[in-house]
Amino acid sequence: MDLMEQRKILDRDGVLFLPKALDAEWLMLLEMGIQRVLGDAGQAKFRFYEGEDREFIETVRNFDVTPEIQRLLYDSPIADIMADLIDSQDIWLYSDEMFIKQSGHSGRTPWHQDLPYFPMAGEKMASMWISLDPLPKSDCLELVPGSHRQVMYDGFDPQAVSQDPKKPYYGEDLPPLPDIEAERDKWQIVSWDIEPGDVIVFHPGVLHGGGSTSGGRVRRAITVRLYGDDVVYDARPPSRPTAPILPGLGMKLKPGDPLRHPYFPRLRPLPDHQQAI
Ligand SMILES: O=C(O)CCC(=O)C(=O)O
Repeated sequence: MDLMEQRKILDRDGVLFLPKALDAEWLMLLEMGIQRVLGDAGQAKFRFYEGEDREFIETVRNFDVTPEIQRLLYDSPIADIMADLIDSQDIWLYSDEMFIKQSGHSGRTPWHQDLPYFPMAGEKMASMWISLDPLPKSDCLELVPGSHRQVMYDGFDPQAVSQDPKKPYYGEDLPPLPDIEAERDKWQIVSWDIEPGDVIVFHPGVLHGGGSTSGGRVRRAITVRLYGDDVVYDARPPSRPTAPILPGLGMKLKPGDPLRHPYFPRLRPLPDHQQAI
């Protein structure tokens, strides 16, 4: 499929599957980065379904503390692929997030959109979901194509997922999430059998959820969240922090300002301090 066709699909569906996008050497770097994060007592780990058999780990902004993830994002083709797909020569990192499901029977990541948690607006934004492990479709990331062009729902409350995976995060102006899991047949859901190196590119406004694991399978994934030159700061309800927490951002930027801040390193063009000299 050529670039124009890929752009058309990403724009229309908010979802694009790219088989064999990353070489094994980049995945080795990712594996080392995940190992460093898991062994790093200083890196905060959120435990979904804490204390239950289905518990799994989520960690955010690993780039800040993990040289392997920095090298992956500065040096691999990830940012170049995004630059082509979202048609922006400048690419910034918003955040990255690991989803580490190692128990062999880890639970689902509840259905949600990412945009309610992110203080941004614009067209040129996309995330790349990368699994280190081969996965059957059932354990893959699942997405609802086209949902980025429809309603922006409230998020789910990560603290409450064991009791209610739809409990609203803000509980203010945004409509509550629909119960997609209870009515799967009413939604168009896509997912893929994954081989290491395959990636899923998706718009942060797309409804998505992460498959549980079964059969003793390990599922270690990272999502890198990137954006381009038309993206601006857009406030979110102040009652809850954004993800990641970005203290002071709302004091520096007002809605509509270009999303430029030391929190968000530029990946492309490669900054001078990252050039080989
Ligand atoms: O991999 C998963 O289980 C969930 C991924 C996800 O929700 C995300 O990348 O935003």
